[in-house]
Amino acid sequence: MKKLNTTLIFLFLVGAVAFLAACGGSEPPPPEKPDPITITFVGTDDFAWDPVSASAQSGQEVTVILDNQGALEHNWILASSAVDPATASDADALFGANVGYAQGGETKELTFTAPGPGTYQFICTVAGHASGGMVGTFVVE
Ligand SMILES: [Cu+2]
Repeated sequence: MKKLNTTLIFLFLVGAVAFLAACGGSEPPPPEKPDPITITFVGTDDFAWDPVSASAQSGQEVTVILDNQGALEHNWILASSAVDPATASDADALFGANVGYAQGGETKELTFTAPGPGTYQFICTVAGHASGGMVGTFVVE
C-alpha cells in the first residue's frame, strides 16, 4: 500500500511539473490590432465635408465611404498636411487612399491601412472644391 501511494504521488508530481512547464513562461500577448473602422464623409455642393475631422489608430483598417449628396462630382484623398489643398491632385494621395470620383448622388468606398501617427488632411481634388472648403483633418494616433 505504501508503495502504491508513493507511486501515485510521484505520478502526480510529474504531471504537475509538465502542466506548469506548459503554462509557465508564456510570452506576452502580441499587441492587439485595432478593430477596423468605417467613416462616412458626406460631401455636398456647399463644398463642405461632414465630418470635417476624423481620426484612426496607426495600423487600423479604415474604410472610407464618400457619400456624395450633391449634384457635382467629388472625391476624397488622404494627403500630407504639407500639401496645399488648393493645388492638390490625385497624385498627392498617400497610402493608396484615393476613393475616386463619385458623381452626384453616388457613394464610393475604399479601405486602406492607417499610416504612422501624424496629422494628415483629406481633400476633394476637384478643381476649386478644396479652396471652397472641402478639406478636413485626419489624425492618426
Ligand atoms: Cu468636391
